[in-house]
Amino acid sequence: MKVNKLLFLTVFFPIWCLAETSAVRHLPATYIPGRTVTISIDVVVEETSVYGVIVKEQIPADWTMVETMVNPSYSAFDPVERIYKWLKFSQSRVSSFTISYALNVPLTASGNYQFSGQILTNINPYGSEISGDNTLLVGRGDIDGNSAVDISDVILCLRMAIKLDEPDIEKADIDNDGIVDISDVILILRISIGLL
Ligand SMILES: [Ca+2]
Ligand SMILES: [Ca+2]
Repeated sequence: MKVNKLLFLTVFFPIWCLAETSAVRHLPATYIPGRTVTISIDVVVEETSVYGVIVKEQIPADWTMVETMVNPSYSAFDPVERIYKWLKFSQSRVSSFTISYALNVPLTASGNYQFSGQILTNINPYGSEISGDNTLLVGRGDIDGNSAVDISDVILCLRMAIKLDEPDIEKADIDNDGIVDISDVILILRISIGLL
């Protein structure tokens, strides 16, 4: 009997505690101003008595939703709070699903952006935080820091590659091999003309 209780407490009780609906966000590693980023949120429904799920996600100021690909029952945007809400409900039980959405990044975007959101269910109406990725870093290639990757950056990278300027590894080493050379110039050129 004691062994059974111990087994319950050490094995089944933690599993029961963990068995709640959760959401995990996936962000791309970086963004480029003026482009779109695609973000997904995996909603894992563990309980059998979940018939309503609300996912709330705060969108950075001036970023706009260009598309959201999901089959929720309903979605809405609160422009004051800048919160996008997806609602999924079912008469029997909601099963796990993935929300995917794309945001247009304004040309004025700079620095890193934090994402935050909550998931609420009929069992957990106060909600819990969406876990997973929450920081979106500014993309490499914007060497002069004007929030766009354009021909000026290509020229600056070229100057570094031919050793006219000191290499700026953090901004100009696009392929991440520790040096700034002609490969990075070509990559920045491709980004600047929209091929990457
Ligand atoms: Ca630039
Ligand atoms: Ca490189």
